[in-house]
Amino acid sequence: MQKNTKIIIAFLVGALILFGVAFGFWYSKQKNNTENLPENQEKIVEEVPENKTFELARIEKEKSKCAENGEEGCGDNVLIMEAINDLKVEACNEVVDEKARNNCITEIAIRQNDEKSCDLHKDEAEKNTCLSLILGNKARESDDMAVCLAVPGESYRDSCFFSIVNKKNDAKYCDELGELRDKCLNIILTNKAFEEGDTSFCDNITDADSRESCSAELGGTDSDNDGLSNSDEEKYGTDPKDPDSDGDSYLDGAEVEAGYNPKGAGKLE
Ligand SMILES: [Ca+2]
Ligand SMILES: [Ca+2]
Ligand SMILES: [Ca+2]
Repeated sequence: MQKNTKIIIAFLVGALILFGVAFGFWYSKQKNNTENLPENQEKIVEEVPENKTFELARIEKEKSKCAENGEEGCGDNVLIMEAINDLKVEACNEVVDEKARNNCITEIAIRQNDEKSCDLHKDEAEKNTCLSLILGNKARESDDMAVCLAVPGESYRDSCFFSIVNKKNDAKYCDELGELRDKCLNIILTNKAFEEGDTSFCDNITDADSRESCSAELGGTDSDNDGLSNSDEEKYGTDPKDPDSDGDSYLDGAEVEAGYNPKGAGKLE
């Protein structure tokens, strides 16, 4: 045999031995890992196979607890749990307690994200709340102000408009809205007014009620926390965004209260 061939064979044998040792080491480690598993490991996996079955087990537990103790409203609890688990809104009808029944219907309608389920409500106000919640969510999901129009409750409808416009906060977005353009612009003006602490933005709001509430609310606010409300800042000609309008280290509000001019030297006239 040639010298080179011997070296190659020696090398290959060496590599084979090294590989064998490494594999043996790895195998024993794997084995140990399995042996070191806690005894109940397999059981835990068996007990919580998936949420649905886990929930059913919870319902069964509640049922037997109910049968034992017979507490008031206990049957309702089981009915609601089952209705929610099966997403069967009609099953809520069996719930005895009126409030619990209403909650059951609205909860399932929300989970289904389906306003038709709200029709099961016998109480008009409950139905409207249910519709408002679902349509509001749908409008926010689709960023579509037109969906807000179908929201029955006025305050829900307004907050629906607000949340969509606030997200955009861009007057250009309003321009594409057709009949909702003014409503959109009014919200943007209100935001701007509060951002700047400046009631003159409120003055441009086209809807009279919104205009008044913007001015009143903002006027009563002290945007720069200097002890002077925004409407008083307007009265004294001070800056509603600067707590010390004349820069003499005394706050606008403190100066007015002590009878000093918040806009310069000397006393207030
Ligand atoms: Ca102020
Ligand atoms: Ca000020
Ligand atoms: Ca000052």
